[in-house]
Amino acid sequence: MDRTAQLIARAAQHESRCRLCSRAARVLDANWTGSSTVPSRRLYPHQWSWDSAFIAIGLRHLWPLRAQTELETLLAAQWADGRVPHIVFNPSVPPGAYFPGPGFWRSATAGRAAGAPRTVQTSGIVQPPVHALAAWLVHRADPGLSAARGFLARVYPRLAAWHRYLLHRRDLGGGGLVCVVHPWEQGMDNSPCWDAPLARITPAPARSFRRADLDHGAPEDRPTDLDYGRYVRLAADYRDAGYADGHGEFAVEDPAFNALLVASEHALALIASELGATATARHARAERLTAALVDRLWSPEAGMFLCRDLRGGGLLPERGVAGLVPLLLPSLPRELAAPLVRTLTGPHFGLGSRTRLVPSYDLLGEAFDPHRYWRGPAWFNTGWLLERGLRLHGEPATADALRGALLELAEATGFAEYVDPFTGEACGASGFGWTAALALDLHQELLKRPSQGVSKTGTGTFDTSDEGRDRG
Ligand code: 2M8
Repeated sequence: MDRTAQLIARAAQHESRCRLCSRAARVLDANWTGSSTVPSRRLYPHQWSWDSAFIAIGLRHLWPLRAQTELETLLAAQWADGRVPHIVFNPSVPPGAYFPGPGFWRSATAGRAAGAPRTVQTSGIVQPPVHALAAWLVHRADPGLSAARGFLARVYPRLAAWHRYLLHRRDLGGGGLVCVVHPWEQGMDNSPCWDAPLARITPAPARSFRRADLDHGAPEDRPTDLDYGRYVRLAADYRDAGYADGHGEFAVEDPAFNALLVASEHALALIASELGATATARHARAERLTAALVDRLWSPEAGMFLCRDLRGGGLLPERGVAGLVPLLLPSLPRELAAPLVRTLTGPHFGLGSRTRLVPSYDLLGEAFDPHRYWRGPAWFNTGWLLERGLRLHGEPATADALRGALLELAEATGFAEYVDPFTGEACGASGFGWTAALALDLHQELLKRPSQGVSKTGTGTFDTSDEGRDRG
């Protein structure tokens, strides 16, 4: 290519990237309610916990104040026992718009003993703890604004109480890992990893509830009615026990949930240091959690992490994308990072050969379905986490290709909720919050570091050393 052609190509690339930024910004603005961001106006019209964390990571580049507010709104709904609820309900949304809504969870009454807030209605389960990581990244995007508002000082005690809840109330296996008590808690609702533990649950009768998701989503892209019956039964039992932990029939240690807790524990250590407190104990706890993760969930035969079913006893054989997510941990031993990368790029996930984005489930698994929600389609949040993991563990070329595919498909699909991992065809909602936010974040990263590894210092997971200087 001669010099002129090079300049034209570069200008065209620049223009298309600017277009991506403004389109992503439009989605985020349309989903903004004034105090938080909905994942999707129609399908998910309230505030979701881990969506908000990912969304704040994107918002910080355009609206640092909005990003701080997003996290503060979520944390304002925290329960006195420390749990951060998975949904914070917007009272102006009609009751039937989402199921299960506030009338099902009845947080203010059923959750009274666990310390549910009185002023806002929430669900009673949780979602992965991405929040401290998000808070640190949001702070780094505009440290001046953060300091002026006392952002870190405000969120730190709440984030610390959140981690305490998980570590003290949710170590149901006694082995040092946190466990989830409902598939919605882990966030990959109908992953085949849950099929065996869910099979033990008697579904709630179909006539006892009405699904609102099918008003907006194609039935073949969504969980089945049988899945829903079991989700409802588990949630109702938890509610009827006053949201007390330790008694339910579903209890699973999940690698992604725990890896995100480790990453957030490292971020909390950085927040503590920034506030002048000591961080040694937090780093030590993160290292202990990493050791427990390896000890309890690593499978040398599978070449990846698996879920541990505490009620059925033992590791579940299904290979879900959650088992690759610990790649984002800087302290993951090299002898585990290398096989994880091989699994990601090998026949089970096919990254770089059969797929350009990471499927949510094993391509060779019997339950694989390229369109049905978390049973095969590729999602942008897991892609974002693995892009960082690949960079961190010395795989910049694979990371660059994944980043390119995430950016291209996010825009081409109108920021779809998830996509067919082979064709990139859009599935689920469009104008989806975390797809827009994380595309924006990847785009900013691309402008700063066209192709480079991520240092192992800084946040311990994400190098944010120069954020805030070059916000775009
Ligand atoms: C999906 O989960 C909700 C229940 O929490 C649902 O299906 O109604 C999942 O994809 C979850 O990970 C996500 O946080 C939520 C909102 O985007 O939707």
